[in-house]
Amino acid sequence: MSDGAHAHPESFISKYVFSVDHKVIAVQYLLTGMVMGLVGGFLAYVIRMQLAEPTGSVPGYGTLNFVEYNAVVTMHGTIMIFWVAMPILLAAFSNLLIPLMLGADDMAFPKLNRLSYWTFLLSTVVLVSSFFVPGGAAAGGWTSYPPLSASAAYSGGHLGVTFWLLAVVLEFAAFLMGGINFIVTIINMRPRGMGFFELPIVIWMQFVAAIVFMLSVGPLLAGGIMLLLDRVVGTGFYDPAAGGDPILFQHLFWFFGHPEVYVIFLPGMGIIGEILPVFSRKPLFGYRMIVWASIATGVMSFIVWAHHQFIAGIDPRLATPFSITTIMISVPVAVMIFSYLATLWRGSIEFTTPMLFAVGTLVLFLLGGVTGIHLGTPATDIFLHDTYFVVAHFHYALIPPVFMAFFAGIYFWYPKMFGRMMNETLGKVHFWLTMIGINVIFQPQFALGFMGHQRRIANPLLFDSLNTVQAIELQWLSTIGVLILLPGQIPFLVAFVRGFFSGEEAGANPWRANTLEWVAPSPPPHGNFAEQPQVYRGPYEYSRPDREEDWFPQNLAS
Ligand code: HEM
Ligand SMILES: [Cu+2]
Repeated sequence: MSDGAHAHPESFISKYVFSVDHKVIAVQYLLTGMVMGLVGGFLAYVIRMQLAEPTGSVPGYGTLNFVEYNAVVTMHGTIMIFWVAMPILLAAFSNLLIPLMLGADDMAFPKLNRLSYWTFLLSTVVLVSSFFVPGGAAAGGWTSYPPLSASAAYSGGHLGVTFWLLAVVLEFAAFLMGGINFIVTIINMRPRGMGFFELPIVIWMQFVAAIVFMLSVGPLLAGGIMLLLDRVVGTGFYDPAAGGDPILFQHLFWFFGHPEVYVIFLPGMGIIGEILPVFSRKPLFGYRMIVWASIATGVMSFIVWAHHQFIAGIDPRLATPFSITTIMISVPVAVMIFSYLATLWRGSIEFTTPMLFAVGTLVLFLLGGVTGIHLGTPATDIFLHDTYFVVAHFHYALIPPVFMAFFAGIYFWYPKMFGRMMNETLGKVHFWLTMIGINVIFQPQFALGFMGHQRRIANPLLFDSLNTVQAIELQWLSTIGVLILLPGQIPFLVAFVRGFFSGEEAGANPWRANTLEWVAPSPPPHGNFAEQPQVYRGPYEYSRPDREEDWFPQNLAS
């Protein structure tokens, strides 16, 4: 199924640039996502500096007018979700782990995989170039609601919005190609002995995430193309004057947008589900329950979308059912979290850097989950809607998978990717600066939300309730958090680059883990395994009383 080109000598270009090897494509996605993460992080810094000193100029950027500010917010959100979370969590980790954890030589369709990355890179170029077109980048929010996004008269975005739409459509095409590859590979290329219930949990979650993504993206693609037509050829799908309806876009957007939260969340949870058992030396608690919970989450994620529209003018009778489904979806999510906590219970816990980030993911997500209940309930959402309470909530929900689980995964699989270890001391400094930074940024925002701070406002001082000493102090506190968080990523970058050149040699299985990727050499050669290993058991047999060693690899006969 894969190319079978192992023996031929390959040029640098075909080996590392236009490669069909899933590991190279994983690294390509990873590096592109990380570079975009730096761009998105810089924009976050610009936003926070502007809010702390609305009449001043942002060091390293200059002064912003209101349209520019909204463009910065829009592009920050867009980049973080579509060009950081998606390429890293969905594409990079799936590409790396699916073939390796199945003991396979590559993806089912390696050439489609290559086309997926290059389409994604093209979408990245289109998006980044939108900063430089006349009128600047899109400024109608990452949700791109019409009429804001439909006409330049409202949000200022001219060509920028068209570029934004093109970029999003291209990137979705890329992930559809990736998604079909992940699904087919998982179904077709499992080794002998590996039924669905011997799959590592991260593979399960990537499987569910890929299916959810593919099922949810169609309506938004259609909605985006209709918006493009409204803008470019003057149709009126969303224009009431022409018989259209702007709320239609909101439905199409969130029919995709809410499942998207789980497309990001599930792979993140999968990553830490691999790490917690290894560093507690215990089986994953409730494996089957977690599998069913992730499937239930995937299914239910399709019936909660209108909780984003409680005050958008939808029929009020619709609010109650959507409120109920929204609160209900916290049940399977809680099942996962409690199973993870039970995995830690009485384990021989070792706080390596990946383990710290894995536990940090759980801690932070708890705050995101709990505050979601206030927003899923119309009575409180009517007050909190569109305030900084929402901003704090969704960052507490998104940062755990996108930041914390990503770092957990990198520190954990870096030795497999590059054959060397990352520095533990730098890793721990990185963890604490990140953990402190995030909380200093987002805790004050809950309070600012209660004070009435609306989202996407360039100068809060224009509002009396925000022009107080207390509000201004909270505003500064949040900005100081960014000044801790962003420099706090330097130890990571140093460890990442230094590890590559001078990290300690890792060996095949530095963490004494059970899953098949640790059977391959580090880094695995093209084709990964001499032959596909046979599997004899599930992935989490740690500390079995009948064995001397406290791990039991999936491929050992006895
Ligand atoms: C580096 C840490 C981060 C900081 C300091 C930060 C800060 C902010 C701020 C201040 C806003 C503007 C809210 C407003 O005024 O409307 C914002 C918006 C947003 N952020 Fe972040 N953010 C960070 C990371 C992330 C991450 C990791 C994600 C997602 C993966 C994310 C997703 C978003 C989204 C979707 C928006 C909404 C944009 C919009 O309103 O259109 N952010 N962020
Ligand atoms: Cu939602």
